[in-house]
Amino acid sequence: MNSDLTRRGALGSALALAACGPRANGQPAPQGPVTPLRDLAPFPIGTCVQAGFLDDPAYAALTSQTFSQLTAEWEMKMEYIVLPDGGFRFDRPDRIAGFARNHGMKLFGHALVWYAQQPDAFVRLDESRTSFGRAYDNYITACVGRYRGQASGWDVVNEPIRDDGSALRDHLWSQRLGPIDHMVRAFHVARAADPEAVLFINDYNLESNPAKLDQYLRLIDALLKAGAPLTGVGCQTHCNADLPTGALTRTIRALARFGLKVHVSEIDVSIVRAGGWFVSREEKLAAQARLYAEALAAFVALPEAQQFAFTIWGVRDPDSWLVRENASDTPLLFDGQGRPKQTYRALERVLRG
Ligand code: 9MR
Repeated sequence: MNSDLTRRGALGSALALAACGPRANGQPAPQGPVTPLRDLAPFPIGTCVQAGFLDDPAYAALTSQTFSQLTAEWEMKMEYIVLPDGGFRFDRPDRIAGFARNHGMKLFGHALVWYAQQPDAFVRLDESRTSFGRAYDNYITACVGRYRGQASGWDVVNEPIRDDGSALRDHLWSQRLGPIDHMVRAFHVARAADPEAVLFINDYNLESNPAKLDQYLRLIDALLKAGAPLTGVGCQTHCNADLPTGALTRTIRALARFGLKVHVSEIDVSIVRAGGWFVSREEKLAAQARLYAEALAAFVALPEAQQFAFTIWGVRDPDSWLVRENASDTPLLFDGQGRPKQTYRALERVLRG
């Protein structure tokens, strides 16, 4: 049997068994056999991983069987790669990249320039644009160059807009290299390091904060006018179950208007962060599944050439950053035992048309 058939067969039976199992998290048990999302979608279906999770055989099997693209949840960021003395380490990023390669999955690079990551090795550099800029370029070149030919894309600039949508964020990178210039520069350096990778800008709360979406669209426009080789637009899509219907569709459409690739890059739907108008937890879970379906349907409706990937921010509920913040949240597609939930079924239905 070829490995593809083995992979499909294994998940088919694992998920079919799971589908007959007991109710998980108070949700109705899904009916019938379950098909791996990666086998249903003509575009990459992604998830994020941590290198250590890959040591768990059940996790590794579920992840490689369900998804076709990996993003490192935090180990391809400066917080891991940049050492106190300014050196770089790539052991864990390489493990994630190796896992992706061995399982026929794409690799997505996340994230090069992020206000939330300002390593001491950069902070203490002297303020002259020349030496700071050289170190900045060197970091981007090292990361993008290392995975050249493997990473299909990179989040070059992550979360540039202030939470209230009023302006660009102010941080080490913008102060030293200029509010727009540091971004334009990062895109050029990334492009030189990999001529093929799709180069993204990426942000969150675009669907829930119209001012932030507007500011994001204006920034993309400004970057393109400044000649930045920006070729992809990311919509993180961390949302809550009480998001009104229609917001995701409008946002994904608005982001597509540049004709660039679109990445639903980090979707999860929080139950515990949702407001109180639901009468029951079941109702919240149903709304959560509808939002997943709406996001995927809006993505599927984009022109094929613009469909970069649809990425879910984690595999099983307990793996999620939201659950690390509040243990009772259930934001993802699989429960702690790896059983598909109604969120999974909702995506499966959209992909089946
Ligand atoms: O889920 C990620 C968490 O494990 C990390 O500790 C954190 C800092 O690296 O980043 C989280 O992922 C964030 C992503 O990189 C950017 N968008 C928001 C995500 C959730 O906070």
